[in-house]
Amino acid sequence: MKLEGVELRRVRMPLVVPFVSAHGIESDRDVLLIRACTTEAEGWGECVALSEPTYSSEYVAAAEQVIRNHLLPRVLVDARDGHLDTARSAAAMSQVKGHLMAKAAVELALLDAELQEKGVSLATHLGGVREAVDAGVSIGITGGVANLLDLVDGYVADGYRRVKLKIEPGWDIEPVGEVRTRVGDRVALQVDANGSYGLADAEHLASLDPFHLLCIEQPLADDDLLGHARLARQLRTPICLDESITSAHTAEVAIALGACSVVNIKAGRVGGYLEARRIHDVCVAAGVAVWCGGMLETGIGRAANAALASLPGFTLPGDLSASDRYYDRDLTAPFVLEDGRLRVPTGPGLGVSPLADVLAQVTTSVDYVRVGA
Ligand code: NPG
Repeated sequence: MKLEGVELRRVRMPLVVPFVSAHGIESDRDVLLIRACTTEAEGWGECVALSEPTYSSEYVAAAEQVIRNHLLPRVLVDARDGHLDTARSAAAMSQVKGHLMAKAAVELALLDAELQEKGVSLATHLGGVREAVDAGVSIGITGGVANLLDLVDGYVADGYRRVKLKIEPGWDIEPVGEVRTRVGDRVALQVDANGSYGLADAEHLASLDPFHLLCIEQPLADDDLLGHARLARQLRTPICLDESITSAHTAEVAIALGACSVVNIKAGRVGGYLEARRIHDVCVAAGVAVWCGGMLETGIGRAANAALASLPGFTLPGDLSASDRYYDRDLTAPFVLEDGRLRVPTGPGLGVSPLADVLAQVTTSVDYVRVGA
């Protein structure tokens, strides 16, 4: 199977409710899709970069440029004389520093095409062991407790197995306490600070301890592993790292330092699903629980995340919600909750592909790069 060319396509997907975090507001997702066209198959990847560089230094317009100008030339030269080999293309892309979300999107498109040809599902390829994965829901900063409680009631009624609340200074102890009182022990709760606190807030954050949270995610800045290790000694709530973990190596370092006892694995944040699996393996070996993070993906990215979350070490529910929590019409056939779980696709590769009419409706630009061009 030879790679013939790669399409870069931007789509604009309106969110059913704007998503507010310490990183700003997302009202629609401006998503970059990658389509790898081979002699036998068509593979899809989704880039999780946001429209602004507020979650990490990456943003969607820059990701498109780095893919077009720096990653594809390396992948396409590599593809000229041989069969499509995703692991080799990933190695070729590693000459480029950083841009992990851009690399992950290209890798996923190539992997989808390669696995379709082999007739193997992504879940099987990664080592998945579950047919369905526990679904959690992440709720942005609502700015009002009544509104937050209404949202929580709705999601609990839908059957979500865990609720994650975004917090930031000024929006933390009170809303979290109100939600815990409302749901009792019917549902698992956790919080995500997206790096908005400092070590000086340790005592304040310890006021979350009585709420029996599964974890507090990324309380301190991305590069503050030492601070997280110190904070961990002052809290009973387990610390989970997200933004700080960018590779299997950083996961090993964070664990060795005692900076976290839980890890959020997001393939986009770490450069792809192959590195995500390596992080899973490091965490399992160290006895650290992992769960699958999300970046408001369409059905393309969600299918890949469900496959990843089917690995044995994913013992906590992920930020993996049904399509209707994000979009009125998803790009693919919708993911639906079944008893609080999402089914892991079983078809070859991702096992899903975009619906032609939805794709045509939401596309804002398309570019195609041919091998040898
Ligand atoms: O369900 O996909 C989802 C959203 C999960 O909260 C979520 N993602 O920091 O983990 C995060 C985060 C995020 C998404 C942050 C978008 C900012 C914007």
